[in-house]
Amino acid sequence: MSPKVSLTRYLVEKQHVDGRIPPELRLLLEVVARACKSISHAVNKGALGGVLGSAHSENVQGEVQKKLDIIANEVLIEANEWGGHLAAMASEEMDGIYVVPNRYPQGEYLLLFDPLDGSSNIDVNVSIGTIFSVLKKPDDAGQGVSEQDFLQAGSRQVAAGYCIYGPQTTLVLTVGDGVVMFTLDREQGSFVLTEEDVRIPEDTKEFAINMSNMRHWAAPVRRYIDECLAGREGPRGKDFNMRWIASMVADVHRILTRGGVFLYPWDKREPDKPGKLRLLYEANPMGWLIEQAGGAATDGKQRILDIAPAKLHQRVSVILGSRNEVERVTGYHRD
Ligand code: P6P
Repeated sequence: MSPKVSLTRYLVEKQHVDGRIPPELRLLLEVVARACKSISHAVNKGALGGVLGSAHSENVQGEVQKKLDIIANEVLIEANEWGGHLAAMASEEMDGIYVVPNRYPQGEYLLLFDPLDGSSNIDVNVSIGTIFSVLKKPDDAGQGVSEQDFLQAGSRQVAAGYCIYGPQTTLVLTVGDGVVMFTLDREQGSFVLTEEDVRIPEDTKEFAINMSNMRHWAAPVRRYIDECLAGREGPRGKDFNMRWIASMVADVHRILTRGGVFLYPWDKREPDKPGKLRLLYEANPMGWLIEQAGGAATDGKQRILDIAPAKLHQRVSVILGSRNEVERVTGYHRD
C-alpha cells in the first residue's frame, strides 16, 4: 500500500522537487485548503449549526445571500489576511477588493474566490463548493494594489481550484502541470491525494444545461442541444444523457471525473448580460482546470482564458468540458 500523500507533502514536492511553486504560493494554497476545511465543517453542520437559510442581505450581483455565503467569505478573509502572502482579495460576496490591512505583512499574490458556489443548493443538502483563483500582482503595480490589478486574463493564473462539499470533501487543484484531487480524511484532518492525473475524455454522451431556458437560447446552442436530444436517429448518431445539478462545482467535478459538457450560455432573458457566471472567480479557475485536464473552455467564440476582463464582477457565457463537444458548439457559433 503506497504511503498516503498529504496536500502538504504534495505542495512541498512541487516547491522543492519541481521548483514549480515558490514558498509564498505553497503557503497560500495551504491556507486556502485550511479555510476550506473550516467551511466544510460549517456546511456539514447544516441546521444543527443554525447556518441554513437567508442572511436577509444582497450581494453585488443583487442576489440574496445565504448565511453560509457570508460565513464562508469571512472564513477565507480571516484565514488569508495575516499570512503575508497576499496583497488583496476579491470575492463574489464583496462589491470591491479587500486590501490586506497595513497591520499585516503584504504579499505579491491576489486571491479571488466564490466562497460558496451553488448556494441555492445549501438548504436542500446538495453539493456546493468554494472556487478560487490566484494571480500575481502585476510587476508595474507599484506599492499599492487596486481593482485594476485583478483585471488579468485567466491565462495569467498561477493556481486555481475548488473544494466541493459533498458526500466527500474534495480539493481539486492545478498549478499549471495537470489536475490533482485530494480527499479530506476527517480522522486525520488532512487532505490526502486521491487522483494524480485527472484527464477528461475528448468525447462524451452527457451534457449539462438548464433546459428550462431553452426558448431563450441563441440558435447555435439550440442546434447543439436539439441534436443531442435527437439521439441515435439524429445527426449525432448516438443517444445523450443529461445532468443539471445547478451547482457549477458539482457539474464540473462530474466532468473532471467522467467527462461531459457544461453550458451556461447567453440567453435573451437578460440580453445585455453575456451570461450568468462570473469570469474572474468562476469561469477562469474552472476553465483552467478543465484545460489542464485535457478539455476545452470557451464563451462560444473564444477561449475563456484569453478574455481580457474589464470589470471585477463581469459575467461570461460558459461552454466547457470534453474537447470535441466544446469545439462542436463553438464551431456552430462560427457557422
Ligand atoms: P440556474 C449557482 O447559483 C450558479 O452560480 C452555478 O453554480 C450554477 O451552475 C448556476 O448558477 C445555476 O443557475 O439558473 O440553473 O439556477
